[in-house]
Amino acid sequence: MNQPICRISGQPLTKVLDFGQQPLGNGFLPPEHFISEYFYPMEMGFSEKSMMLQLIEQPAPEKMFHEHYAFYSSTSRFMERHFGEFSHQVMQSKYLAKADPFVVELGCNDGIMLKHFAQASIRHLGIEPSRNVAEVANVNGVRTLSEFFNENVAEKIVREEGQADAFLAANVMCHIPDIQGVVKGIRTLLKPTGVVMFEDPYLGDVIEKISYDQIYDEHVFLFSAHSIQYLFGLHGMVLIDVQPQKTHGGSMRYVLAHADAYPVSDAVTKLLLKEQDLGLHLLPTFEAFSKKVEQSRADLVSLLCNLKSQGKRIAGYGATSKSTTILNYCGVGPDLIEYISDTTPIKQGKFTPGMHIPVKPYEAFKTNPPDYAVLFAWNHAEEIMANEKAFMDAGGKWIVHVPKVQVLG
Ligand code: JHZ
Ligand code: SAH
Repeated sequence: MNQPICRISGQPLTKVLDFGQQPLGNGFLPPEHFISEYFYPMEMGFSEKSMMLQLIEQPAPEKMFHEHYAFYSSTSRFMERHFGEFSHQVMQSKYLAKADPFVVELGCNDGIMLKHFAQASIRHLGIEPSRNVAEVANVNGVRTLSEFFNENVAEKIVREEGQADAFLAANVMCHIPDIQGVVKGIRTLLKPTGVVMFEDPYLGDVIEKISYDQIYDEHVFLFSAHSIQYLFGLHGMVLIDVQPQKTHGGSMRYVLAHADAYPVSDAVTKLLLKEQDLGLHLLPTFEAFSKKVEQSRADLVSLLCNLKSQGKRIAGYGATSKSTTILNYCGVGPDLIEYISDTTPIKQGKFTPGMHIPVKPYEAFKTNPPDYAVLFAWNHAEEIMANEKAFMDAGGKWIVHVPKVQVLG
């Protein structure tokens, strides 16, 4: 096999994690498609030059993002609130021009964030290649362009609408293999005083919590301040602020601008030092992480098998993309987990990618609760536990694997 190459530095990548053959994280499917299901080898590599952890091979973007995309952002109240706050932070910031500001969002999905700009009559554009979710955004009053963002799309937007004051993105920058094209596009699109604000699951949290389920087809990169600074630095842009977020099990919001436009905050310096302590820039960190991932798998499989041998009923809560990695890597199928409940209509009645566990509407959980529920949507634990008091009061227990495999409740 050819030596894999870092998408950022062009240097050889060292393989640090191997999850075996994996299906698409959001590839929920009916039985008639089992036979032709797509798999790819899911391995991660690291380059000490770019300090970027990345998939060695990623399925083509069009295989993952299309008119039947299964993830709708507005399925969590907490996330609704989060993006309301994010929008208002941007609106109140010094970065938006007083007269006719223009805001662009990458991967706006169903409009969870941009609808706030639409409601405030702020000129905006969402770039969203998955047409089904973009249509929901349109219904929410959000203007969208159904394209994969790159340099050409950026040039077209500038020609037709002018440059942007703010370029926003959440949980999408880490999805795009041609990230260099995206950063070049951002440079073109952004006014000299403009800012980029984007957030993604943070590598530091993944390492600390052993949340290896953040690794799946869509997440081609796991970012740190080190790797983001290096990547944008290649294109003359500077990391001016970092703001940790609770979302998705620990995310980081990065704020970047053209060189010399704004001063760099102390938070950036502090985070870079913290990352050095954690060793996020060094290869041995990921070799050690790989051992912890293997242990986490062994612990989960042994817990589930034990409970099953005691005759307990186990279901899953939240058919997340993350669960696809856990189920396939741990080899957990319908013999151990009866069903997974999920509130997203497009997932219901289908089966989970690879392991083919039935996905049922939430009502299945409510009317026929299991003894144990694996909380695959562990990142929404606060919200879910608040809603599921009845399950716990009736003796129901949760299984989580982050930060360690354990039973709660
Ligand atoms: P959730 C997706 O990841 C994919 P996933 C993507 N790659 C990404 O980065 C993040 O989102 C942003 C359901 N649910 O948010 C709804 C309930 O059933 O953890 C969802 O299907 N009941 C773009 O899929 C799933 O769980 C509930 O009460 O890992 C949650 O998916 C709640 C709150 C959710 O993202
Ligand atoms: N921002 C939302 C949605 C995240 S899901 C949230 O945080 O909940 C990621 C979204 O990015 C998907 O809707 C997908 O269609 C979109 N996407 C993927 N690649 C993209 C690209 N190259 N340009 C723009 N959007 C993209």
